Amino acid sequence: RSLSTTARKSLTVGLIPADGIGREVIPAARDAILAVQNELPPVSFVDLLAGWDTFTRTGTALPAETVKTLKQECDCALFGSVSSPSRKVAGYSSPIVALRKELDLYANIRPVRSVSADSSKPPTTDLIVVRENTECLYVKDEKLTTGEHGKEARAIRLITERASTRIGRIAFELAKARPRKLLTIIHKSNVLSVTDGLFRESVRAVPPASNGAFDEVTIEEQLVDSAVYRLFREPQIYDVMVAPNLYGDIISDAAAALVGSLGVIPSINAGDNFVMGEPVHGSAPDIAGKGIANPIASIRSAALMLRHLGYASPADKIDKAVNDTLAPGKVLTADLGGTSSTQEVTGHVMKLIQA
Ligand code: GGG
Repeated sequence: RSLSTTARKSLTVGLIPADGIGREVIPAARDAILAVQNELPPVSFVDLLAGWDTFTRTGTALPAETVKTLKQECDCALFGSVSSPSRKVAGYSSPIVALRKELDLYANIRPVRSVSADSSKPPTTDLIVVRENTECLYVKDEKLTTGEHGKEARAIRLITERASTRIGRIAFELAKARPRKLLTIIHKSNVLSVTDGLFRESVRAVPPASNGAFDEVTIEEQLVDSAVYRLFREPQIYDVMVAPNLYGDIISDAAAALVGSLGVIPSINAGDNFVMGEPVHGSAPDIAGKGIANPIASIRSAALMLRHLGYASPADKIDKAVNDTLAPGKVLTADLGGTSSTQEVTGHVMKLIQA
């Protein structure tokens, strides 16, 4: 599934590093795109602001100018990572959650694949988490009241047929394009029979409404708690997993543990007219500024974004260079047990792309 390349005479990429290590890894993603630019229409980049740091300096976490530029000038974007505070701060709202809504990037696609030192062996983990990106508890409709026994906090969880159907369709399309053609619907409808029940039913209703387009796809379903258990015990049973927003967020971070580090897991936020690459990891304040963050998730996010835009060959080149960097295990950042810096890993990947 990809946006069409046909009418594109140029490629303008918005760069939103945001906070923490986002500022160290988004330049690596930019370098990767530049390294394959001979296979792309003329590429340009626009630097854009968002994040907690932007909020502390300007009073807004997502400046209107950033959204306007993305909508009017950019074909796609790369977002780094954001450090939202865990407490409520007046006037602050997560810019990544807002961007996904503003641009209607309703599908968060997160492939998790292990790289084996022996390339003749199949990966032990090779799955895609497809996370609904616009609703569930992330509508952030929370309320604090005082009841008979003290404070009471409530949050609305929104699940709609429309959003569940469209994420279901994306998940079926991805599953259909893979060798195993297996889709697992993740839910907890034994407890949340109304909300998760609607999600499950809406995803299941996609094939009957698609004139046989997804007949080859096997559908399974799994309660979210047992899905996490089985993910750790037997990750090979999964192919494509589709989940409401919160479960998808948690499952994809958990799945990252199976392949060594969150630092290698890419994602795209995709809508019908725009795509934004984003490493799954957060802003990692503990290592920010030290030059040791893993750039692989961002580099892979650039490749995933290019692939979604229809540029499969440059995306393949970037992915191959990443895999050829990871497999020998010699040039790795500390999260993967190595001693290399962000720049050394980036430089190594670039060298392999250009080899
Ligand atoms: N790149 C993923 C990322 O930034 N993760 C942290 C995150 O999403 N936090 C939510 C927020 O800070 O608003």
